[in-house]
Amino acid sequence: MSLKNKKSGYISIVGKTNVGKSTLLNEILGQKVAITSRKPQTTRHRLLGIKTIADSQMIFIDTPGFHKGHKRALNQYMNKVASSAMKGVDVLIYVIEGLNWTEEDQELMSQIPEGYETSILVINKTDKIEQKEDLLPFIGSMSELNKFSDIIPLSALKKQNVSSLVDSILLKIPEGDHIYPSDQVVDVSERFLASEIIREKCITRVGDELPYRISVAIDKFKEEDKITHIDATLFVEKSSQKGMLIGSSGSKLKSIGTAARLELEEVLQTKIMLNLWVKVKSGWTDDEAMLSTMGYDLGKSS
Ligand SMILES: Nc1nc2c(ncn2[C@@H]2O[C@H](COP(=O)(O)OP(=O)(O)OP(=O)(O)O)[C@@H](O)[C@H]2O)c(=O)[nH]1
Ligand SMILES: [Mg+2]
Repeated sequence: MSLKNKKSGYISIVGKTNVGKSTLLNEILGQKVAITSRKPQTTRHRLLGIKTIADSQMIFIDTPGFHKGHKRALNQYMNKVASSAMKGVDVLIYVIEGLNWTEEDQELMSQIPEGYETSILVINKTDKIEQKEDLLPFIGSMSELNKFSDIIPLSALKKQNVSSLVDSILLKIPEGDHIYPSDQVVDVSERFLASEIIREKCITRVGDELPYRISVAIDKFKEEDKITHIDATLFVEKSSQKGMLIGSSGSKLKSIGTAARLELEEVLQTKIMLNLWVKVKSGWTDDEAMLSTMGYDLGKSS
């Protein structure tokens, strides 16, 4: 196939936190690459997911959800990662949840010039919309904003209408050579994948406040013939949080470890020996220097 016929493009998935961006990415790719949870602010880093269909390569960028009202350095970092992903891409997918278009969405979309040809509004979680008859008038009012070339209602979780979104993206990506091999689905290291899977198992097993205070560092990732040894430290901000993460007689940490090990064995297709430690790093979410040593690169996100 000549270069002329090939197409490739970057597609950013942005929107407020918890609207289902990562769930949508996983559904498009047909496999879980991004962690998701019912709790807000799950995604912290930009993540590339790749889908190649015949001569077209789509490179998706999953981003942290925008959120207001949090002044910590970690939150600022996450908003900055999301903002930077709105620029310089071929297609922008802006995701909202149901028929909820808020002032914050309005503000975020004002970062995009009017009549921008390649932005698509995704109305996700249509399975949760009770008044289905409100959908058409809502789509009408959204098209009057003149911000989106396409408006696509879908349900990422229930796998409804996601193919319409993919069809619409395929029409919009420009000609260009492919950047990744056609069978590559994700562009992250196995270390990163491991830290994210461990963090997801923590998030889903702790109370509502704790997810924002947990960070995972991989201390050792050693591949041997039949087994991979992974040592990881879970950082929290206070010793009371450490107790919550460990649980009585270590039960919580044990269940986090088991769930993470099982998923890692499936994803990495090898036996895993996983050791977890919990450490207190006071104030890490609001300390730029600590964030940067923990892998949150504030410089790179701008
Ligand atoms: N009912 C329903 N729930 C959904 C749908 N898509 C996502 N969800 C749920 O919404 C919650 C948030 O999903 P995520 O994919 O983590 O959302 P996100 O936008 O990536 O969130 P952040 O990374 O925090 O910005 C999870 O509990 C998902 O299962 C959908 O189509 N229908
Ligand atoms: Mg996410």
